[in-house]
Amino acid sequence: MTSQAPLRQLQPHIQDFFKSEGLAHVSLLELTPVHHHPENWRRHTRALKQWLQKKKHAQMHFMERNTELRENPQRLMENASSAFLFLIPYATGKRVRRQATTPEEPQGFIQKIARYARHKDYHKVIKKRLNQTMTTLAETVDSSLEFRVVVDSAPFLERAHAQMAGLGFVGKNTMLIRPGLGSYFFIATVLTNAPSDLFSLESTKRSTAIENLDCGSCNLCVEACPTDALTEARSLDANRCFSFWSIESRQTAPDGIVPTFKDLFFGCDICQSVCPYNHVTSDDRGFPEFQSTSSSLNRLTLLQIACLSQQEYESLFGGLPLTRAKRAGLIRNALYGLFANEDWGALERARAHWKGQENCPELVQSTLDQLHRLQSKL
Ligand code: B12
Ligand code: SF4
Ligand code: SF4
Repeated sequence: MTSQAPLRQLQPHIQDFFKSEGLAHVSLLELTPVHHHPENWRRHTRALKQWLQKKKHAQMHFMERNTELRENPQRLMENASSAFLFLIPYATGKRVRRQATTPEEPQGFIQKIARYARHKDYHKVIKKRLNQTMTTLAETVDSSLEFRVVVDSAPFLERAHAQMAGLGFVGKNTMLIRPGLGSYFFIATVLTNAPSDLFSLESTKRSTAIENLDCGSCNLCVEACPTDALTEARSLDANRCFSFWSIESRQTAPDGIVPTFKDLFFGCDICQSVCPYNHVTSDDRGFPEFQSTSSSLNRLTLLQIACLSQQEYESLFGGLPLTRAKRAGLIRNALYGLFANEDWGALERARAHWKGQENCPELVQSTLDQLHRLQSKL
């Protein structure tokens, strides 16, 4: 084996190997998209530029940075010639459809949390598993293999690459959709020095057909979005997206977003749950870490979270994706939830809890002030 073609001897078996590691949906992409998929790649980079120009990234300033790296993914790893793209399911249409009626499916507070966030933090789980898988390959098959795992952890356009790798198409809700699998999956990437022709021609042909699909006349997600965030096809305005306001924002939400906290607490799956592609999916359950949900989440109440101490925050939410909003963000979301549900008694108790507390986070105070103003208008 030469260092120019790592993994070559595994060629006929590589997909089977990944499958045995719980990675059934994989493709390999040559990492020179500008040269090999010029028009397709240009569409993605153009879409990103326009999105930033129109300030649709809201306060996500990290999206403004490193645009050069985003447009030149090879710079993320020296010697990177290709990328393995993986789709890792965290829910299936079948499970989602059964959810309302099947006793073993959790009911209660967890329904207000986006499906991806009901499990252990996917960044950590996937990084660990992919690092193990690739290390196994390097140790047992080919020591010349070099790799870097990326899971929402580098300036990298994950959907664009997964689409170009033939794993799915970008829907009007901007999700990457794979017919038969839907869109409830994470995208993970392994940048590598492996040759890009390791996969069979047959699977490449099938992939090209998928990559060129589109939504046709369907418009269900655009119509269902509670906050009109899908203003243009395949473009999401984060300034209006509940997911942004409940996860990423470190500020109070605009008044118009507050009512949406009635049924949602963290993240939003509405533009996915209405999508027909999520109603007829295979029963692929991905990694075991994404099969069971954290049972402590189900026992939570909005009032409990609205008064959350640092210690409770760590014990209840540690290791879960919900920590992305930080403690103050979760308290903010819970206060909005109490307001939107007109639970005035609980809101008063939360207000009394924070009154005069020296360590009341600034965001919590400004949320209470905003809700006081909104309440006085009722
Ligand atoms: C910033 C971000 C957000 C922001 C903004 C989302 C957005 N649509 O841009 C917010 C906080 C709102 C968000 C929410 C969610 N996110 Co998010 N997010 C990201 C992140 C970090 C960057 C996305 C990005 O680059 N946006 C910039 C825009 C311009 O790019 P884009 O949305 O991917 O759009 C592409 C298409 O529109 C396409 N395009 C546009 N026009 C055209 C035309 C043609 C012809 C073609 C072919 C393509 C095309 O080009 C764009 C660039 O490639 C990625 C991880 C990553 N590093 O990529 C995760 C990621 C996109 N999120 C993910 C998830 C799971 C979610 C949520 C479902 C979580 C939740 N339940 O609340 C929601 C879904 C909301 C939605 N409908 O997108 C997954 C999506 C998996 C999938 N199946 O697609 C990702 C990939 C993370 C991961 N590793 O799995 N997210
Ligand atoms: S995640 Fe929710 S708020 Fe955001 S675009 Fe989808 S439906 Fe709209
Ligand atoms: S709901 Fe319809 S328009 Fe929206 S992504 Fe799914 S197929 Fe496309």
